[in-house]
Amino acid sequence: MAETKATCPYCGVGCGVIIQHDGARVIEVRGDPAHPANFGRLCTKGSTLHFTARPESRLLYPSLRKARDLPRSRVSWDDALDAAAERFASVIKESGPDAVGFYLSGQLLTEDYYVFNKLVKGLIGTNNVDTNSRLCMSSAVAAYKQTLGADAPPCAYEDFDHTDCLLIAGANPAFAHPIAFRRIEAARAARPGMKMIVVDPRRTDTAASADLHLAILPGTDIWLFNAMLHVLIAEGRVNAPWIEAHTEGFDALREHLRAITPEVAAKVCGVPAEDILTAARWWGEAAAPLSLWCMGLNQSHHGTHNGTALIALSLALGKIGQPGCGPFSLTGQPNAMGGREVGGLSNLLSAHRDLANPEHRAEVAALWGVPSVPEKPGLSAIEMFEAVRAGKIRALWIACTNPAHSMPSQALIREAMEQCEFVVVQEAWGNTETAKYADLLLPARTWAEKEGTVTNTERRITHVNPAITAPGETRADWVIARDFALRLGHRLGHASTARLFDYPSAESVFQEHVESTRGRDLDITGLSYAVLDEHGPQQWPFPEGAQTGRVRLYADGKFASANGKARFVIPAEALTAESVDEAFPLRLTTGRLRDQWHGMSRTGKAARLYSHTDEASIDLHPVDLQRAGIDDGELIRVSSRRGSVILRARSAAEIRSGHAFVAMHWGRNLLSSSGANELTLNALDPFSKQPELKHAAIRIEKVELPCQALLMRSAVYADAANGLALERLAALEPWLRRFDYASASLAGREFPSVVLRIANATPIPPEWLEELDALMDLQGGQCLSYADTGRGISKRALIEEGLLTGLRLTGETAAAVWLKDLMVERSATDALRRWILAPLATPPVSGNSRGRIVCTCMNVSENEIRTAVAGGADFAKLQETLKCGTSCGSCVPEVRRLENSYVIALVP
Ligand SMILES: Nc1nc2c(c(=O)[nH]1)N[C@H]1C(S)=C(S)[C@@H](COP(=O)(O)OP(=O)(O)OC[C@H]3O[C@@H](n4cnc5c(=O)[nH]c(N)nc54)[C@H](O)[C@@H]3O)O[C@H]1N2
Ligand SMILES: Nc1nc2c(c(=O)[nH]1)N[C@H]1C(S)=C(S)[C@@H](COP(=O)(O)OP(=O)(O)OC[C@H]3O[C@@H](n4cnc5c(=O)[nH]c(N)nc54)[C@H](O)[C@@H]3O)O[C@H]1N2
Ligand code: SF4
Ligand SMILES: [Mo]
Repeated sequence: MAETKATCPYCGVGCGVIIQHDGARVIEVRGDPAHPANFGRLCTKGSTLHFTARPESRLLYPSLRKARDLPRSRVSWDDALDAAAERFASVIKESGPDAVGFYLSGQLLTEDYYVFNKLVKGLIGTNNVDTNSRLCMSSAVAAYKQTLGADAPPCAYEDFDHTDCLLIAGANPAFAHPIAFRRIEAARAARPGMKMIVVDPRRTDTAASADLHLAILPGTDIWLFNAMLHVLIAEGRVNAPWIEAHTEGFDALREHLRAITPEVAAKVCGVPAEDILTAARWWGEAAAPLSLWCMGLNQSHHGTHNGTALIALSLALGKIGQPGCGPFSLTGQPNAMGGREVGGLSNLLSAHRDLANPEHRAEVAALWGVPSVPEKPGLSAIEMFEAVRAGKIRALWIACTNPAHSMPSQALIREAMEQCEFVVVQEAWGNTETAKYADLLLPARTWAEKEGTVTNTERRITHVNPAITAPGETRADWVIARDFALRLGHRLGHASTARLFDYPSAESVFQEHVESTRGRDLDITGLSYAVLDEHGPQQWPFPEGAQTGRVRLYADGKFASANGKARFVIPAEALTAESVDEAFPLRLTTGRLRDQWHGMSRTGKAARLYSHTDEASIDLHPVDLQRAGIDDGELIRVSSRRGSVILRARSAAEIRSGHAFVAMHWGRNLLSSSGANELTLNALDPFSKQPELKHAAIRIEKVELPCQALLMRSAVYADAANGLALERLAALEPWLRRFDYASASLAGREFPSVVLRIANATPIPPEWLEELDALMDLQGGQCLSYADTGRGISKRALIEEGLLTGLRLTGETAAAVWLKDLMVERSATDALRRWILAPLATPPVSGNSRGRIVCTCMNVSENEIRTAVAGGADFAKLQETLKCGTSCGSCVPEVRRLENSYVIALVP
């Protein structure tokens, strides 16, 4: 077995991993003890990467639709890229370069981005290249630029160890940046005086572990930060000499804040004025105050000002660039930072240069050896899809992102994709929602198969290595971009294309990127693959001659603006773009679950990652459910002005009354609807163009879906179990939208089961059930079966080797919970056999349902933890007896929360 170093391809913490493999298959992963992001730790998602690196549903060869109404068929790479070049060239010749668009991803490697960016801006001559970072980091980018002069997060993870007051706003790192949160937990344990404040409308596991949780009303962060600054000024805690020497705009902001007292803000934010005062004092008194933020601030129609208002709290104290201090934006995707470095947004240029600046444009043109780069800003993500819908963009190239799931207002996105003349999708897996719209589908290499670099949240660059031979005809993303560029340049008559795209290796691309940073704030001219391999991952800047990268920025009070000063910005105190009213009285927010990643194309393949949450749901306060006459677990209709979906209602004490939460992960691959983004809206921040994915007004209604069914299937033998479950899961996808509600998932661990839940207003046609039985191998005489046609009930159970391995319940699903446990736990069926098809809600013999699994590594359920807590166990005892929270630690915040069961105050 060989070992190869890479990084985890999920979140922006950027943990180092060691891939254990045999050259063809990934066998195991473990944390890289030498990597400075994680020192060997991995969370639930990172530690299960080997379960997701599987062949099922992988794209292996290019396929092309020869005409609109024909299915795609397999083609060679030459034919695929020629067809693409032909179509793009003809659109460019007929309608100009702005009639094509490229929509990329913060999950590409820096080298991939670099080549795409040069292709679009340098060769085609349009700035219509944007990424999903527009949905993610672009407000933080704009906020850093407006205040500090450049898009450079000034802090580092080691600041967690030095801060006295950590203010986490609009982020849930316990779920979304788990290894960073492990470091925060360790810092708090080492320094018990350290304060942690969390600003989040929901009582997340992050919030539940804070010293102070400000459960503000959605969209009111600016009011809170302004009131905190008001207090700092009123109590004389601001650093006037430092402000005078290193900033501008403070006096105007002070004037602006005069009326924003904690009492005023308290009314708007819906939290007590005393709590705002406490937060301000803790922050003001701290020798080293540090803020962290993520999507709760960025995904807002005033996301930029959310950021600038938070950054102002650090600037007012002059607490930036020193250990434990500063405004630290968390990067979502693994290489969103790399994308920002190469200028991978439609308004940016390479190495933090600005499109609007003629000198910068000339520099980039000279570097690339092209006459000019276009001046006109390109379209941002949402604008691009609007232009596609309007027919202004005629050919669209999508790489490494799944907009038919992740963009707001899905109805609009579907319309755009359906009517676009030519859609290219460059993907690793073939079963994404977006892949269905591809006229040309190109198979990309992915994690464990490709080489390049990534930059994490703390500006640290890691060299990522390929471990295994890439499957089928897959190619690296930058190679696809290069080979397309060569063909397109030829057709557009650019004589120099071969020289511009003369990249023999990923390293040659990196070298050119390095050169583009010379003299810039992110100068990395001291770095190469060799340096990274020899000395390990490095933070930027790392100029030629440097021995190490810079841990923190702006220690000297010199900022990246033209006059070297930081700026205070007067924020617009807006609220949410859409307010609630009689028709849509509830406030929806959306976000992440602990164990799933975005559209689940990868995490959705590891059965154990469903054990924490196995079905999409809408979380509502118990009081709101009661008022609407809805039971916990009932299916309900959820509607906004954009669309309507059916979801399972979940009673959730962590949410305020009047509010709701839907996780962003479930889409049409696993659910009968597009989930959260059917409901969201595309209100944009004026500076960052980031859409307000976090807030929408909704209503809920009861629905009558009396015809319910449950199908489950697992395998007897381990070797085939995983592959079979994944194949069956993929086969169910086309079925999901036949029903009013349907949801597919996996369950179990070494022997995954596939699970399909169905609910319909009208009886499910018997011939459909037969087809589903056939899909699940549940036909034939070896099944136990029961039918009562008059009452619409039919049931089937398959018992193999004394284990329940197949189940279909139709019309009467009361026993679903314990039968699911029976299958997943692989318990012997001997004593239960005669009860399996009986209408029993609880198991006839001893044993409670295990319920959801809290500790994924050690397989410990919520019920087991609750029982132990009721018996007097504290956290240490739980760890000792049940072993929960003793491996990756991702469940520690939740186990602690279960230990101190809480009740959130009701706010009507
Ligand atoms: N498990 C997991 N981890 C991930 C990802 C994943 O898909 N799964 N994705 C990665 C990516 S790309 C990103 S961008 C990050 C996102 O990381 P986070 O931003 O931490 O995660 P979210 O759950 O999107 O949102 C954070 C919180 O914002 C809160 N919020 C909503 N509205 C407001 C508001 O008006 N004000 C405030 N203060 N808070 C509000 C929500 O209640 C939510 O708890 O996660 C990364 N890590
Ligand atoms: N409602 C709501 N919507 C949201 C958000 C939210 O909080 N709420 N968050 C937004 C944010 S912050 C983000 S970042 C986006 C994320 O949204 P997306 O970018 O759509 O998320 P992913 O599912 O990660 O898409 C990445 C795709 O790339 C594929 N892939 C994996 N590796 C490779 C590779 O090496 N090459 C190529 N070519 N493809 C590969 C994967 O299979 C996957 O389909 O979602 C946004 N949408
Ligand atoms: S925290 Fe988890 S998801 Fe994020 S990089 Fe580390 S292992 Fe991967
Ligand atoms: Mo993101």
